[in-house]
Amino acid sequence: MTDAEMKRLVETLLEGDHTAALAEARRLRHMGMAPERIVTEGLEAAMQRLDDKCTVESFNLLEIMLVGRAVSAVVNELYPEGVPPEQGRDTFVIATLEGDVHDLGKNIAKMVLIGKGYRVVDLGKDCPVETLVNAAEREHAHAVLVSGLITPVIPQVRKVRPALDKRGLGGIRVVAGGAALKQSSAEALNVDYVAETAFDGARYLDRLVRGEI
Ligand code: B12
Repeated sequence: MTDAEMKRLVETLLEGDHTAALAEARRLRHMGMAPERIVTEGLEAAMQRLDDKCTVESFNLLEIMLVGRAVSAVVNELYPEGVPPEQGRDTFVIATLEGDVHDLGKNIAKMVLIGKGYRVVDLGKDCPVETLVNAAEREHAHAVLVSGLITPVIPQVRKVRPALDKRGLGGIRVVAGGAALKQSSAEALNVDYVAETAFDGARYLDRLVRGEI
């Protein structure tokens, strides 16, 4: 009964039409559909289709940002600010580290994870390593995610692992992403994984929380 409505939600998301996407999401909620199902079958399906497009040469930043805005609008509707997506759902802490002010990619990575129902604590850009480690401890983070677009931020990225270890948080995985970091290896950056895209990072984190890695 709701397949057609769900398809309409996915299409409006992919068109980047946030007003229409919000209307479709509200319609599904009024029909009694649980937020989790809207996330899984609506937002995730839309992000998967965007992921497929991003692997071909027609990668379009404006399109990504518009889809991102529409997905964020629906996420904010389903999970109002300050309310964790789901009790017990895994938490990640994300930041662009000190010295780097690029945050578009970080915001996309965050949005993809929120769309999948994870709880993401966003420390913004130009974030000191110590602030990141404090938040990882406070929020009981499952993983720490760092985004880096400029080469000079690499020394900061390399400091995250030892800073976590020093605080007794050696079990927390570190995932790096962003144009400057994905040109390096995990070993060179002193992290557990370097994501090629936000979706690649999300797939790694899915496997991590399922205990497969
Ligand atoms: C937009 C932009 C800016 C904007 C940033 C706006 C913002 N709010 O982010 C502004 C104008 C502020 C800016 C400033 C500067 N910029 Co600039 N900027 C860019 C530009 C054009 C696009 C970057 C971008 O947003 N890409 C799109 C996003 C979506 O891609 P992405 O971040 O890689 O994210 C994807 C994945 O990597 C992944 N991802 C990203 N992070 C993470 C994290 C995790 C955990 C995961 C899983 C995934 C993930 O998710 C995304 C989707 O898959 C690039 C050029 C380029 N072609 O990249 C230069 C570029 C990054 N900038 C550059 C430079 C040099 C600067 C400046 C130093 C310029 C200057 N002289 O002042 C300053 C930086 C100041 C500072 N201290 O940071 C250089 C960096 C060179 C280098 N290797 O060091 C670049 C490459 C341009 C160039 N060719 O010289 N910049």
